[in-house]
Amino acid sequence: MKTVFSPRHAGHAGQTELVGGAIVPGFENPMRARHIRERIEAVALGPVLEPVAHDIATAKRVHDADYIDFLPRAWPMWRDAGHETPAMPFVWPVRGLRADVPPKTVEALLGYYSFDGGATFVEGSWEAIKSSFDTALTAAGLVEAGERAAFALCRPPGHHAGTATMGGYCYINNAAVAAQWFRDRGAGRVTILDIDYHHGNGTQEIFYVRADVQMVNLHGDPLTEYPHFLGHRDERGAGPGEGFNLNYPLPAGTGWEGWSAALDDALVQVAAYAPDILVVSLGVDTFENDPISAFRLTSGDYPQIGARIAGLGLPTLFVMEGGYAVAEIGVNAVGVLTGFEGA
Ligand code: SP5
Ligand code: ZN
Repeated sequence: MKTVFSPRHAGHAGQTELVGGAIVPGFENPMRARHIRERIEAVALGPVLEPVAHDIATAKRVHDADYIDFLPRAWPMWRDAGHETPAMPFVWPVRGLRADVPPKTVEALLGYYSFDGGATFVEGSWEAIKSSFDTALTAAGLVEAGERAAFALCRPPGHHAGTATMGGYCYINNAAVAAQWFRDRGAGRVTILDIDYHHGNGTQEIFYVRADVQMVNLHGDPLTEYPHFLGHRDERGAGPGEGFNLNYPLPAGTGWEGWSAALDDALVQVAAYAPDILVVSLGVDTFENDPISAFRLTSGDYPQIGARIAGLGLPTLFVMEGGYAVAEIGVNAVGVLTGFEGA
């Protein structure tokens, strides 16, 4: 399997996040991509290609144009406002406030365009965000050109990013951009299967009223797990999209038995939809030792996940999302890919 990877992810470093009332080093760091890249070489998964630059207008097929236009401006505005720390919002237009009037200061704009404080900017963030977008589209192009599967080693991840909001380490929704790109290139139906520990709230929001992109999510129950405010079982799509959004919220502590049973049910639903292309939002924060998650999958489980996904027999684009057990992230993420190839 071919991988697309950009060294430009590395400038997105030194972010911070708010955990339990303290500002701490971000869990989402450059070592994640480095370990995955090294594991790809160690197991000789296949060639690693650099992405081809794509027109950012393609991101505006699934995100609001003003939101995308803000992303490259966030860090320069923050720096010009005199700040030296990572750019982080602190106020949001939630219930009772107005979200229809864009504010003028960078501090307020960060809140206007986010749903949490988990997507911070440093000097190199935009270059990494753009390279992650390019990575997804370049890998999508490999599948479009006839590869059975390809791996977009995206960093930063994307599935929490909604139509006009960043959050949860995500800025541009790489999987959603790729799914839309496949549609625009003639695919009739596309499924996004999201197996990250966290619900793909951004992807769900983007495709919620659409029948041409099926969204299937396995994740920690939002009653106790981030992102908390989306991902319940009764969210099944709306209007023409009714029935094309499927959520499998699972309790903290879920291990292989419960998780794989949900996967098998999800795969039956995907097969029934009969998409032309499958996009997998691949997070491995379902791992038992993940520092911010609470499922109990083991490293030996990941190849079986890949094998079961391969059983669908669909052209498949894997897009990297979360996973924060850095020492094991390479074995786990690449385990899914080798399992897919070996099936
Ligand atoms: C792409 C992705 O996986 N984003 C995840 C973002 C999670 N952000 C906040 C998680 C808060 C979990 N708090 C548990 C802390 C345990 N020390
Ligand atoms: Zn996650």
